Amino acid sequence: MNTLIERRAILRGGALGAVGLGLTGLLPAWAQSGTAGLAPQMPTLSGEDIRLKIGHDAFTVGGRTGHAVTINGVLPAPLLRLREGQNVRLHVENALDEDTSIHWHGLIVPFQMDGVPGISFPGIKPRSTFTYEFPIKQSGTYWYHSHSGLQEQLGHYGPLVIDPAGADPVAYDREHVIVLSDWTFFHPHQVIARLKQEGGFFNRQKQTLMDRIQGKDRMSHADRNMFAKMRMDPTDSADVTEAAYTFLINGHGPQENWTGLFRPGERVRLRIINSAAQTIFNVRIPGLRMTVVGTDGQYVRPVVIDEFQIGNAETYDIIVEPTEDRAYTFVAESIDRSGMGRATLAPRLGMTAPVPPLRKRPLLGMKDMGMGGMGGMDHGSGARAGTATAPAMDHGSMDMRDKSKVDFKVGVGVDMIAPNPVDRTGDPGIGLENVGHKVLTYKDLVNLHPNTDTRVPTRNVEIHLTGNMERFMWSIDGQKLSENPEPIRFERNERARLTLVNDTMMTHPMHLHGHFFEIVNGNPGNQPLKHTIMVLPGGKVSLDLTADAPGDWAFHCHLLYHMHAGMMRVVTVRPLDGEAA
Ligand SMILES: [Cu+2]
Repeated sequence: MNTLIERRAILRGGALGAVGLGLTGLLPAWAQSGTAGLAPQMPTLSGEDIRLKIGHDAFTVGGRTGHAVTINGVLPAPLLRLREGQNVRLHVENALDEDTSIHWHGLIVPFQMDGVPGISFPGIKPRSTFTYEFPIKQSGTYWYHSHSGLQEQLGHYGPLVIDPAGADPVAYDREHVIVLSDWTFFHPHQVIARLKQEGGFFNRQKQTLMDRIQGKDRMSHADRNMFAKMRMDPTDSADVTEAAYTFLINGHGPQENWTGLFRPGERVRLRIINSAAQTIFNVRIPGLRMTVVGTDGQYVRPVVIDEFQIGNAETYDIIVEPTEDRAYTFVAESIDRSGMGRATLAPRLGMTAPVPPLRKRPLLGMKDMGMGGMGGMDHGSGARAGTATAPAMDHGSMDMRDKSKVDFKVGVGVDMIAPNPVDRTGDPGIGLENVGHKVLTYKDLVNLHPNTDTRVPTRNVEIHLTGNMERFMWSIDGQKLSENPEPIRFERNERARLTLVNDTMMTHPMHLHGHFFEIVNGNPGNQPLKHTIMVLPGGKVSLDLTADAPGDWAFHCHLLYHMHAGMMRVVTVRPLDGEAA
């Protein structure tokens, strides 16, 4: 068996490799379920006044220590546990020597409290404190994170759970918050520089990989090898892979094996949050079916599944009901199958279950190239993600930039316009089409409560997600945010239908601040509410929006490096309070 865990244990050695041997009771609790110095239990803050201090700390995973940006000294940041109906004042002290910020992801707040520097507030200067204050008007599973630079990649994120004012629509005996993330020992600016260089490499196609690696690099041999393994080809499904990333669950690497306890027979609620900077995960628990009861903090009708794909910034609440006195492995496999986050659910600390091997790298098909509706063209010859030889990439055989399809300028930053994008809300996500068990799709989501705004949308707004993969350029309607595109404007309380069209071959988890939109997924009256939605490659999705939150809001891809590259817009809802209509 050549599982990830064993491979890592061999490569990195260290005392924690013994965990896989099942030495129940022989190791102290932290060694079984935590990095040294981090308690297995998540630090939790509640009440009306909460103090958060953003600073630098060392972070250790897999026997190696790196530099992190932390909140109150921990990664992930403390769990904020609030109650619907309360007021909260969050005093955020910046102990960094650069600006910072906190965005409360999915929370309905006045725009001045939304925490996006340059859009909703000026940011928090070094050695200063900013107090956020707002009423809590909702319940469910959310999170919070930096909206400054690339700090999120360095550890600046944490979970936020709001208990309902009344009875919880979800019955459960026990719960665990599960924060998925990606950690790298590279500085994020190194990562982004490389992403751009890699693109140049694939453009030139003259050098061999080894020429490049052995060239003018001043990196250590180990780091060169790691980058050599990073696969960032034009048809790849992830930009940054396991070669550069350690996938974390509640701040624990696969070896540290974060463990959540249960008693057989209990209904266990898992609040799963994708806090990764650049990783979409496939989540499953071999041996346990999962009942989805919520997404993005909103309650849905229970749906039983075996696996789901979770985009950056999405959250899912699921119920599992383990009846046996045994351990189960919680698997969070990266979308490109280059690695996984691993945790364990067990009746006692120290128990482990088999870790499934990584599955084959996913293939991209005609749909992923925006040719979904062109039935006769799909010969079943899927292109392997990770090669540049996909048939559709042969620019000689088809015009991938048919400018007549769109009404924006198609410049060098756009390498493809999907010829025939289709609604993919019924698809399970890249690589999950034929896994032999039930995978959640967006069409399975039915809002538990009827939608409150039943008006028919009066305006259609089509928005294209665009890019040039080889140059690592990412944009909306062909323009980066730095090019000062016009904001996307809504009349206050306007009911509009947004259609997002993905003209690229990557999945983009798109997030709108300050609002929930409804996915138009064939469940009229009970369309699921989301703050973040994955738009599959070559696909499109329609969203009904009631623009009821006045102010300026960010709208962006939640892949951190895509947002950083410019896949972002300002959404403006007017009039403000007291302003003439
Ligand atoms: Cu993106």
